[in-house]
Amino acid sequence: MTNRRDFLLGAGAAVLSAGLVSRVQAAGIPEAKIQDKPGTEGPLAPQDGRPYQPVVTLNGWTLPYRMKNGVKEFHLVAEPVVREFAPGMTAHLWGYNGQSPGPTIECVEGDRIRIFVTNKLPEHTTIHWHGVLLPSGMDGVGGVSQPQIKPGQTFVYEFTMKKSGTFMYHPHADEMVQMAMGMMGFIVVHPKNPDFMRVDRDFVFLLSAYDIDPGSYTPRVSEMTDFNLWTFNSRVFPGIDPMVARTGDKVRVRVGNLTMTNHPIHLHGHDFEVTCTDGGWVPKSARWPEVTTDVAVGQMRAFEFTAVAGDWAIHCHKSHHTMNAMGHNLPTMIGVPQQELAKKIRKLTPDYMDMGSKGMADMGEMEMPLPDNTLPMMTGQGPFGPVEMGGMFTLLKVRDKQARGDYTDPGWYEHPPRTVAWLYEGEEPEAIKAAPAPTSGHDLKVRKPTGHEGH
Ligand SMILES: [Cu+2]
Repeated sequence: MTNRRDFLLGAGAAVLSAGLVSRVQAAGIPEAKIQDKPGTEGPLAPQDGRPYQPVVTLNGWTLPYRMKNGVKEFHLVAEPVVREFAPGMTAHLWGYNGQSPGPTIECVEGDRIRIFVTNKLPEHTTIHWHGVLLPSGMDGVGGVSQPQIKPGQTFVYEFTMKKSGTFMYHPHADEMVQMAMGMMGFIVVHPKNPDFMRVDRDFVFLLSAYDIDPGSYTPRVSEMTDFNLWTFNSRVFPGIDPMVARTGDKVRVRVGNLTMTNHPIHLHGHDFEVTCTDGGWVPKSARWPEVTTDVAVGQMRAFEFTAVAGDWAIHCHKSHHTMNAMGHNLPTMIGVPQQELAKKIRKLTPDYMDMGSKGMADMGEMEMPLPDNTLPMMTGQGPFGPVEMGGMFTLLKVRDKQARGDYTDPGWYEHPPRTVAWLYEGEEPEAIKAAPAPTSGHDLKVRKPTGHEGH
């Protein structure tokens, strides 16, 4: 009932109680688009205002806005969501507008934006606009810059986007729980001049990690370090869509890290330069070539390259981050003969499989009985066999004939003749042996320093 008194139009955060909103006030809030699919939505061309080249959110989407008296209005709804991580596994997360992560917010340098945030969570929340230069009272730190948004309330954030670049949004209220539950999203502010840093394709995704026990649906939110699902935009391979480009395209990939550890993101077949961080654009003179860029906790890295035809892996280089939920503490079984032991165990447990004696690659093909709602540790089928990957892994697919603006999966790459590694079927060459070492001391002359030889 006190909410009406707190309602301060145009003076910082305005509080509306969802239950008390009159029809007139309700019309003042733009409709919140809700997404129920985990696929990649194509680029959303600017509906109004300055032109820009829109981004493509990997397994995500861009939030539409409406223009009201020169202000771009967005509506985010914080709420429990069901997110499919890959076909065969869904998780009960918290997110925005039907999905986790939330939709990407796109606008232009100089835009005045107004973001309505409605809280449909069972507890209070806020939104912090990571990297955005704004008035202190719009910074979204619960208790410091605003009261937390209680369940059922809608707050309004309003500020001018002073600079272009790539930023993120996430709660600054019960942060450990709310981020472990998947509350996060991307903000892309396009340059006023559409030719500044122009690229042909611009992909964005967030790194997030979850601890979901095999067979369960809800992340363990008290986990601080030991997560078991490593995701690009709350998806794991083979559930992550490929990034698709045309040969010669200038491509930008923007990666934000809201997990609790760093991720060295590695792209095959190309070299690239980091051109933007969450702090802004990197001047040309300060860039250097890379094939891996480490994205630390709470950082964003945007890198750019010229697309080369092929199917190229892009993945986190921590090898346990390209695996799905697995039992930890697996013993190393390489070199351990298990056949005899396995026979004995099978008498007690008929389904028992001995594995790992020759490495763990056989797990990529193995059809192991898994608990419900659990993905295999590593999976995916390629044109040459099992891909043996999970987690933070997908493919950059570059084709000569991919039409401009076409993001549909072109299928597997057709390699030009004689450009695929082949099986050698000729004679084994004779092993080259090193020259035998001298066996007799007689041939050796011992030379002592300082002229004492001959004694
Ligand atoms: Cu990683």
